[in-house]
Amino acid sequence: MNITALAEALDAAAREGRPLPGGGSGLKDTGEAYAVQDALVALRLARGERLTGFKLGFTSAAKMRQMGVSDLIHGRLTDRMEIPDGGRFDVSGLIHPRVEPEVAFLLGGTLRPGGDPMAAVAAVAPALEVIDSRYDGFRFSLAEVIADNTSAAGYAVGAWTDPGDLGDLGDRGVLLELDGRTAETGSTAAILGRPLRALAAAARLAGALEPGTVILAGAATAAVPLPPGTHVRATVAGLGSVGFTTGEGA
Ligand code: 0L1
Ligand code: MG
Repeated sequence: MNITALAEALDAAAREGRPLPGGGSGLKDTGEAYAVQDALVALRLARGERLTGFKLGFTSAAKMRQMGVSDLIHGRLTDRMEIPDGGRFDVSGLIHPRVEPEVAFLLGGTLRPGGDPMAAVAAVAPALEVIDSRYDGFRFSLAEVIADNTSAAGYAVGAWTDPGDLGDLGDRGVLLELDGRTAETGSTAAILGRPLRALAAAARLAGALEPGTVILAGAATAAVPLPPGTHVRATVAGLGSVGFTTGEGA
């Protein structure tokens, strides 16, 4: 497997909105897949993007079922992927975007493996993640989606709340709306039983995460297609809402 060549092919697929065939990359294991992800993210950083966050994927049974996998995965977020709450997001260059409701954590201290995750958290917010697999038809192996930076394409975070009074966020209702109509409903319990577990998993997987990092804990429902000209909103009970409108050339 040529790690650089696959990273460059995935990067070109993202920039040109042209998918690669999935299933035939020849990646031998997840270790090799994360090496491709590292090379792919390095290409973004070389173009001037800045790392802003860390995301977990396949933290819910709904997502695992939807994509036919059974392992937790992780990827990286950059400033280029940020979508302002209440703003617009251009989807014209994307391949087949989908959106999913999540919970986001903002680190105020360093999050270390085995540490108390909440001690490192400064704030919590409702979030939306846009995923856009660079593989044709969202069909890929587990290693391939890891190599593709876990399909990361965009994310929006709502108003941050002090975590002090929020408890473990274990069973909060989650609503995903497209143009004011319910697209999916779920619960934060879908995220590894409670989103706090995602923090512990992130610490274990990343080694250590620095203050200022945003962590997307994973989707609370299956992802839904996100066409242009759509207003999307996610609401997490007790945390509030976050939303944006998709455009072409917005
Ligand atoms: O849950 C996630 O954010 C991971 C997404 C990767 C798989 C997909 O493209 O659905
Ligand atoms: Mg996600």
